[in-house]
Amino acid sequence: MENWLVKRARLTPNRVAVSAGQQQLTFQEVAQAANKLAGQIAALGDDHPRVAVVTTNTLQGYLVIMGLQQLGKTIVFINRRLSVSEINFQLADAEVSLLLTDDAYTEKLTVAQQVKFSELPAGQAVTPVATYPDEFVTSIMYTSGTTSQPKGVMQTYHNHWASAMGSALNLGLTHQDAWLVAVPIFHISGFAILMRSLLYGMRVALVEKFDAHQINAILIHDTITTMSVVPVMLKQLLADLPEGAHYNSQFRAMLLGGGPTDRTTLHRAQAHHIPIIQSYGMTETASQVVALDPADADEKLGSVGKPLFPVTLRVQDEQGQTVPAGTSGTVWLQSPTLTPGYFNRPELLAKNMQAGWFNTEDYGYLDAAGFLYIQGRAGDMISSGGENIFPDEVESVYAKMPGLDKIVVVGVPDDKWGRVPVAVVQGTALSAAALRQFGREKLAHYKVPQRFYQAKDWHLTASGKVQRRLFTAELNQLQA
Ligand code: S0N
Ligand code: MG
Ligand code: MG
Repeated sequence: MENWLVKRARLTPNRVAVSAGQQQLTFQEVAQAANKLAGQIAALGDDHPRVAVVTTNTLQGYLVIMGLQQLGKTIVFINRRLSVSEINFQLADAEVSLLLTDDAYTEKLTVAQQVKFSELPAGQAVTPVATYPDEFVTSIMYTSGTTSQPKGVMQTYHNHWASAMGSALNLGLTHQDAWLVAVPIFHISGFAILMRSLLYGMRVALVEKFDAHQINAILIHDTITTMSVVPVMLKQLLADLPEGAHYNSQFRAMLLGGGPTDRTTLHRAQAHHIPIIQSYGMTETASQVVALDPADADEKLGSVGKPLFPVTLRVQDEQGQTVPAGTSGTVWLQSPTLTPGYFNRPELLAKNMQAGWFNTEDYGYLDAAGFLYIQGRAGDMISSGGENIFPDEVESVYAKMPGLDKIVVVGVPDDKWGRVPVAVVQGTALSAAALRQFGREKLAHYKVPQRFYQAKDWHLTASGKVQRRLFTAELNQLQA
């Protein structure tokens, strides 16, 4: 396909592409600004096929991303909450030699040349790439999944195209649409909106910092039609919204991902006429692949909905047999949005593929009407405020702590974040403070266990393997 930004700037040059606070740019202006930045980035050398980016949702960050696509670079998106060692790992793993960061980012990384947006050199005009080839990997985002070391999920232009089409066929599309982006653009939840914007000719409204009061003001006064949220964001928005307050009359969809909602929250949203669209998706599927119609929200509470048009679902038992409706098993899917694989690790996707079907490793069931219910996430994943935490990864970092013999990490319910990690430990003279300190130096803060318990029973199987599910049951009881 032709370069999406060039094409879009020709189709609807004067439509607003992006707004951020008081600033806004049309598609034509974005194309111009992205080209200028592309020239500046090119001045840093042409031996950087992949360029990493650390940015919050700023206009400048957005333009750098557009600029990198004009140059035909693969963008490696870095979660800015990660620790320095976690980011260095990702830069090395992605074989990245250039890292661009927003000006607010002050950490020094050792692996790649590091340049702040404001320090980009002057550049010459460049010719934007003519095409966005279907199979070209435009973005890489890291996730740990069921391997203790993070792996780079590759997303092609075709993945983003298919994802944008599936989403539009579900939510509908009008010329008035404007999508508020408070979810980070370094996650697929946020970046996918930027890709949809080019394809739909739709404005994105960037919000740099999640502040419920400020965002409610935007949703009331600006003509935003759609917003993506994770549960903690939705709860904070509703808590801040005065009784009887309504969003602008064009508002039509609150796309909720990264965890389920509860009936109280749902009813609060309904009282404000905010349609909640519960969804299910992952970095590997370039955003949501299953979504729940707001009309079904009450009756099917707890379900993430039905597969989007391009997506097919199947639930299998351990023998690989499709199970009947109502029976739990592993969720498999087919989707044109599915990643072509993990960077430099083809064996990892192959392991989860069978005859064109992808094993999500998530656990759940389909009801008789075809609604999907998720009952457990792959690798006992803990979703804390929409950030995914994999116990294996946290445990393997702590395995290197002197004096700590054993650690098991599990998720427990939390009023604010949904779930948070806690740990059961065994070792000599380890204070909770020392354990916390160790984790905060090596891991993103949200991954650090909030509490450390001394083990009473290690719940080992006959072969000596720890049974995390039994710990989870025990610790969830402790919480109650
Ligand atoms: C909820 C957010 C905004 C909270 O961050 P906030 O308030 O800005 O935090 P800070 O002020 O920076 O820090 C305050 C302290 O809080 C800690 N902290 C921050 N975030 C978390 C967290 N998630 N869990 C636990 N603690 C957290 C900080 O560490 C700090 O403490 P100290 O000082 O000790 O360091 C923020 O967390 C956020 O933006 N969350 C959303 C992330 C997200 O978008 N996740 C989705 C990922 N999934 C996918 O992309 C696939 C699904 C998908 O595509 C999708 C998902 C949602 C919606 C739509 C879709 C879609 O399909 O399109
Ligand atoms: Mg905050
Ligand atoms: Mg932090």
